[in-house]
Amino acid sequence: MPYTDSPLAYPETRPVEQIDDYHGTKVSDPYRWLEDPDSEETKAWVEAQNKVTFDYLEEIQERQTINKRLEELWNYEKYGIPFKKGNRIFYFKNDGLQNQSVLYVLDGLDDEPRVLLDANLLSEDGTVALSTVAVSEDGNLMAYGLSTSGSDWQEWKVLDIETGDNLSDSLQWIKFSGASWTHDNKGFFYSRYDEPNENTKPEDANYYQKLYYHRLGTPQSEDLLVYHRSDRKEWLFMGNVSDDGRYLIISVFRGTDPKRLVFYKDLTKDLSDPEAPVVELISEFEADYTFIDNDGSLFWFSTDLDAPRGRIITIDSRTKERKEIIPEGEETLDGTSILDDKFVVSYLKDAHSEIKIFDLSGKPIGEVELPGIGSAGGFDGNRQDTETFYSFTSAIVPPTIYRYDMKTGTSTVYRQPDVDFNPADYETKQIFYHSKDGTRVPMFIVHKKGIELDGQNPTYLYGYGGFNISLTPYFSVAMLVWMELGGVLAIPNLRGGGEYGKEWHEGGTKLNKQNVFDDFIAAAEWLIASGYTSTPKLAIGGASNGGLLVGACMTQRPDLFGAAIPDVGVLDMLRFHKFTIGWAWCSDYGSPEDPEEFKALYTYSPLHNVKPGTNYPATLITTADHDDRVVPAHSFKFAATLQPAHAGTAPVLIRIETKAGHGAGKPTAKLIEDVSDRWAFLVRVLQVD
Ligand code: X99
Repeated sequence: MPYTDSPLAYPETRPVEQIDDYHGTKVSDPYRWLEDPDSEETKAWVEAQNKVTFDYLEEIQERQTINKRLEELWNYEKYGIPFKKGNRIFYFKNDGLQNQSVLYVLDGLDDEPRVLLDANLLSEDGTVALSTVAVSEDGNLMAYGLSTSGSDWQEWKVLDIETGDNLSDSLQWIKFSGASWTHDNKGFFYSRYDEPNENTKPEDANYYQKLYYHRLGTPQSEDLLVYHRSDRKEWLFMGNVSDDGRYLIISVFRGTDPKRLVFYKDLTKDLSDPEAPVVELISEFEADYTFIDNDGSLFWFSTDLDAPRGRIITIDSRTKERKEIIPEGEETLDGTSILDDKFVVSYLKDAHSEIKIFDLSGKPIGEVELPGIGSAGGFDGNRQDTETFYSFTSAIVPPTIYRYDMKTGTSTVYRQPDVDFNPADYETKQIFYHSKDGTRVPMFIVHKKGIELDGQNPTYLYGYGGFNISLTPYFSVAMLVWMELGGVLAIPNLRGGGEYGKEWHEGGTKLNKQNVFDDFIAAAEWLIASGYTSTPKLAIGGASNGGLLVGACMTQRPDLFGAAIPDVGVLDMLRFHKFTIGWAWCSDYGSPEDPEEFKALYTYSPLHNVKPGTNYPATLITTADHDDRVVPAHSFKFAATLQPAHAGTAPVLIRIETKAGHGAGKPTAKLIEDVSDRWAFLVRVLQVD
């Protein structure tokens, strides 16, 4: 039955005369003023939109029961993967419903854990999150980054682990950075931006990152500038001290492109000693070179150079001589560590994990037997370690932590979550379908056992499709509740992702980006043709680059979907590069400033492909006021354009979360509210009974 409600009354958005010329094409942008998040007019618009949205959501009876069930299921102990430094062991744990996970420490192997840092105490509402930690080599000090309201900006502090007290150190204007300690435990490397001045706005583009060394006990203004390039505004730096403490490895990125440069600096000399210059080891952006470890001057890297699915090589840092150690395989290399003088290599086989072990000459010597088809991650540690931890998860296996013994090759369960559901009630499978151009695409499908393929199952089709990111199986309470409601979950591994290596990624970028949307549309058509669902029961969802996916597909095929939920999406493909780190995505999207790439972007940009008089699917656009990764202007302008263009009666709403950002560090209370609203919306518009 089609949606039969009467149309909603939406707030009107004032159009302005704003015409831009892109390579001779005139493009109007009538809601440009919504790009200013702080103007009174924008704030009033946000309030008016939220009122319409929440009035609608509050009317949905199932919202309360969904919320209650989410809370019940969410309320289980969640442990992070433990890590060691010095004689100490650290791990995160969330009791169940705590807004932020708590960091615990064990001072010795047999000691009782104690709370080291509880971010829940840093704000009433859980909106201050501990985003990064870096423990010194001796295990006595911890540098940590806090972020407020979901922002990418971090403020760093240093904790004395013995006493639990903060030292005087305080670092600002840090974004897109970790911290890596020198082995004398006297300070750490990190990356930062210049301090904003009265002319800069929070949404301005981030350029000219600089790599610094902070000496403990000194003010940030005295930090040593290790590397910067005033001629390369787009370079980002990641400084890492090698496990032996001898080198600083500097990875240089041009935005989100996997290709990188690698420089190093000898740390056995004084930091400002001219005898210890920054040396360029890889000086062309030709491939991904991920530093793994080193044996003196011999460096191990994983690389996709001449190996789209990845391989492992050595480069002698003195002679630059190279040698292949582990050749490219059938599967895609996804991560490497060296433990007990062996390589532990994670591969993706059709988007699920396989873990293989090789000796240092590259000879295969075994596999880590996993408990099923799913995702394994962790395996951290250094060359001498004979044990490590990893986590395993899938759609029906909550993340379980295993201890792995390198000597005996055995895994033992270390932490097993106890979630109030029976995995035996569910069925998961992986199917392969063919996309528009014949490409074979995998898709995971999960649902309660015993559903009928009568075309009537409410189905949530979720995708991402970009940035070399792989969607491997994972457990989600949100998805479990959807399945309890009788829903089917379908997650295809679209081109643009990293599932099959560099070619798969590049097959969904720039002038090939339409392939990603074609793959998603073909997934929807497959689900309908196979009897899982039908248009009125089919919802599409995705976040960030996945929000773009949803926006592009709903504007290209408004007839195909019953509902669309673009979350924190990139929706204006002509102006994305002008805000915060948006320019960095030109590696996937191309640039509106290039005439050919502009043409491709303009052809699919969701904002520019809304056609007045079209019957669009029921739509819930979601974003947050402090999202400085994908600024909310994308969602604001898309909603403002879609509402008056929409000819049907299905709701087109925008939900704007407050004191929240792109997603990282979001407090549990907000996550649960958010998911409750999504599922309530779908229950209503897809008429789930
Ligand atoms: C980013 O934009 C991450 C930004 N970022 C870098 C870093 O570009 O955090 C970078 C370079 C070097 C070190 C650290 C960083 N990302 C991450 C994309 C997707 C991602 C993103 O958030 F690649 F996974 N997007 C939002 C892409 C489109 C929408």
